[in-house]
Amino acid sequence: MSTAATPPRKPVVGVQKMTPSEAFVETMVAQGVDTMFGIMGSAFMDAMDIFAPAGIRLIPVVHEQGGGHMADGYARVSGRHGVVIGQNGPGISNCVTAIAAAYWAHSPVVIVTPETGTMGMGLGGFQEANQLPMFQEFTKYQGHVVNNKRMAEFTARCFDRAIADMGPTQLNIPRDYFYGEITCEIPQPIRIERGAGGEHSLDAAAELLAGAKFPVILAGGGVVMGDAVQECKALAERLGAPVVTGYLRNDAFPASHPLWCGPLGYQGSKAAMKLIAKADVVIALGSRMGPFGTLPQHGLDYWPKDAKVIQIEADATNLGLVKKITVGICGDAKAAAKAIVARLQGKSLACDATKAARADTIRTEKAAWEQELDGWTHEKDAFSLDMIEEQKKEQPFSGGQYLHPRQVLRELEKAMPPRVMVSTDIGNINSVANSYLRFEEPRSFFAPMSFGNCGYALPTIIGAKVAAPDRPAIAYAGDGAWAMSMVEIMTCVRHDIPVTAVVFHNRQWGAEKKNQVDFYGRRFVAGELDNASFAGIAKSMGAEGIVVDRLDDVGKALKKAVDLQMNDGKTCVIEIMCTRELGDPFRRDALSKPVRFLDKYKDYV
Ligand SMILES: Cc1ncc(C[n+]2csc(CCOP(=O)(O)OP(=O)(O)O)c2C)c(N)n1
Ligand SMILES: [Mg+2]
Repeated sequence: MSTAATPPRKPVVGVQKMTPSEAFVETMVAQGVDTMFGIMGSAFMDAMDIFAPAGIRLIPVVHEQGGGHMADGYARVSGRHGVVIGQNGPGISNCVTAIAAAYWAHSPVVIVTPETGTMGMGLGGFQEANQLPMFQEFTKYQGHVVNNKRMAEFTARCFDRAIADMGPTQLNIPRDYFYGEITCEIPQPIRIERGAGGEHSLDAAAELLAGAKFPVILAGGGVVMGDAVQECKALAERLGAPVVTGYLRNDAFPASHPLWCGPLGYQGSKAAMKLIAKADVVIALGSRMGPFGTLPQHGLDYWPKDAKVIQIEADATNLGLVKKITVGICGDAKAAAKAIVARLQGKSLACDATKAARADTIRTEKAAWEQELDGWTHEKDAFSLDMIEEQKKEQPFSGGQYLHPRQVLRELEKAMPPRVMVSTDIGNINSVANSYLRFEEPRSFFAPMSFGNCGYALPTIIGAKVAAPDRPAIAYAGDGAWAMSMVEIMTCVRHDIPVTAVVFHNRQWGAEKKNQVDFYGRRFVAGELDNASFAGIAKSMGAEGIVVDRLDDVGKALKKAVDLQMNDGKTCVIEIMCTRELGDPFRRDALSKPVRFLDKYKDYV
């Protein structure tokens, strides 16, 4: 079933006669590519024909968007390139959403986009599309092969730039340019060594920290991608500073560490929010402090507006972009944290005297939040209470009862296996999950970040599993988002990529319905979902399926599914029957009560 090939993994050396297809494939070999995702097509068949002898496995997917997300998941776990390819025109336009999500996750994804041949461009031929504008906004670099003799050069540049610029790049190849006879040399990959940042800015950061009374570290994606957890820990321990993580960056600091406080942002940790609110100095380590990730939550406007901010960012364009900063360091999170710790060595700091008291405050805030979560078994707003009452009278098709999402999430949290990788989708229950997802190691948590597209979780975890087959892989999705993406279960079954998926079956596009509850007088339009059983659909795709309608069974089901994944190589979909209750909305910041001027709509306020 699998198409993995035994590789001779060395590219040809020196100037040689070859075809552009050979130059393309050999350059990928030089860049270390052994896995690609996509759907085959005539546009690149000449190159595809030699993927296997080159040691490259092309994993065929069901839909190219899935292939794009898989490339993203693969890149996010491995730190290596994720590569997606498809047929010119529709195969490529199908990838736009996935590349946009990869862009906001800073993933080194390369999308290879074969295009209409040069002799047909502009004539409206078959599957013709202008493919560069489609990805313009979501790529760090777009290489267009302007001449078949330059195939290796553009291919190499796309792969180099994806790593250097930390984001997707596009390699656009007119399909006739795969053919011909060229003479070229396969370029060696160019990898840059990142440094800590400028001496002056590092000195200024150390000086600011020496005088700080309540420093707080905000650990972002740079800590995950820059392999900087140990250095972040050393800095936090030197300062006795609480470490809060960025929005959906729950894996940037180990949850078992006494200084870990959980994530900021939508449905994040109240302990993290209350502690950062006290900060006089914030160290944003590898974080762009994105606007959505720092919005008020749980009624707390927690961002410390008067605090001095030290921002450490590998991408200089993010320095001071969203939040006002005092010191900006363009540097690598790992090297910069190390350089700052070195500067603090042997110094006495203003915060040294209060280390024990601050540790106490951190402990107290964390304990209070855990206690609140333990007691927060269901949502308590009027709509949720109505739904809970209504559903006491109903039974799910499986015969048990509808479960409170928060209780389900707590049970799942308790049953998580070591070294787990989790992807979450966009939806109400998935967002509430943010409070319950904790990790011990980086490169463990994958969410669509600020692009926020439904349909992300399953394909992304498939890509992650391909990159790390020895780690348990779990996707969370709401029933709406799940239906967008569930066909990729066929990819898992066809190609022996076992994963576990948890589907929260609440029969609605809940996250958006919540806005109709809060702002549109419960006038529900297009929000209800009448579904067949997702466990049944999974079984008919050749996977295992479990329906859960008792709280006691949640943890057991997860353990069983993970056992199936790790020991029997089987994919399993756990369908959890949930009430229709809904947590806080996504965009309280962006919605307001409706205003109508026309008489015929006067009741719609
Ligand atoms: C591709 C895409 N389409 C639409 C949306 C808007 N949207 C955000 S959340 C949501 C509802 C998700 O419903 P579901 O997956 O069932 O999860 P629930 O909110 O019910 O937990 C929708 C439609 C989106 N984010 N992405
Ligand atoms: Mg739903």
